[in-house]
Amino acid sequence: MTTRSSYPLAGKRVWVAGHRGMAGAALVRRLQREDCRLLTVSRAEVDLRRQAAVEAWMDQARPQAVFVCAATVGGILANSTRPAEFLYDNLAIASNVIHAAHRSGVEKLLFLGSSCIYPRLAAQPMTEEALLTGPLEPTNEWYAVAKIAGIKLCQAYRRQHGCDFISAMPTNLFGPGDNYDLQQGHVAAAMQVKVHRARQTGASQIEIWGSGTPRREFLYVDDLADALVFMMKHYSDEPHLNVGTGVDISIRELAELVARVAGFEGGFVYDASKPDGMPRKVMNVERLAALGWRAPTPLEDGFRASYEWYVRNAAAAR
Ligand code: GFB
Repeated sequence: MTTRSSYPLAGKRVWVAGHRGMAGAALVRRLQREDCRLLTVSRAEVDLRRQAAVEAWMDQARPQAVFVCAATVGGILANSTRPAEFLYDNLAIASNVIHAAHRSGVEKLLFLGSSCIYPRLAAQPMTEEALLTGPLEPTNEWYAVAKIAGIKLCQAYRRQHGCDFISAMPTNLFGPGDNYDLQQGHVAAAMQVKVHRARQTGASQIEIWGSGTPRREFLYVDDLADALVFMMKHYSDEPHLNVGTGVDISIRELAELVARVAGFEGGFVYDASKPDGMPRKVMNVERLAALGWRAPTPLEDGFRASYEWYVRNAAAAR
């Protein structure tokens, strides 16, 4: 059984590494409801892939709590075409921030991984124990290896140095501030862009990569932020914890959902030249639920809010 611990954030200096990304920005929004002092630093000031720069920033800013949201991320195509960046950047960010946190005496650190750490053919829904039990999905093994190293770093620093470092494994995310680049981003953002463009141009069909049959679990990013704050306050142990909804849908069902939200009544065509990736990816979220957290936002409400945000803030800029 997982026991609940207590680490109040009130009065703490809290660094969100990666505050400009979708997850980091949601966390900044969420932390504004906590009585803590928020620290952020731009990539231009501190490149997290440079160890000396990270150590100098930590020495000067002296955060007490750190959320490691910074990462080089992307969808299935970006992952499979930029393997060196996905491996190197994410290994460097994880090792630099985690080591510097130990060195500067950070009280608590939460590292963000990804559900792609689990084997391609892991039993579904995937439990935390599935880690390292089989071969990874080839389209994202570079990213997965780096994220597995991040989990292991947290565990190693806990064992050897007694650091209170924990890890969360979020499922596929969506929400305000996503990457709307069709080549680089994930399917949730791509569907919003494609449906919106089709409505504007009067196109009768939108294109779906692959077969439309893979199944994914989608978590609204503001729910993720809430879970991260919950874990920071209440979880302190070696195993990583899954963060998701525990419910999956097919990519075709996702396209239908986004079409419904946006009022697109056309059809779908499938591009078989694009990869499907993992056949199914859904998490077992019982451990976090046993501690007291479940995702509060219904899927359709989350997509409605995301699509409205996209139309208001990002669509015109593209
Ligand atoms: O979201 P996505 O790029 O990443 O793709 P993964 C999910 C599924 O949606 C795949 C299909 O089966 C895609 O082929 N898909 C359909 C599309 N149409 C589109 C489209 O227009 N754009 C995109 N991007 N996909 C990523 C990993 O895997 O998930 C990362 O590569 C990370 O490492 C992330 O873990 C959460 O879910 O397949």
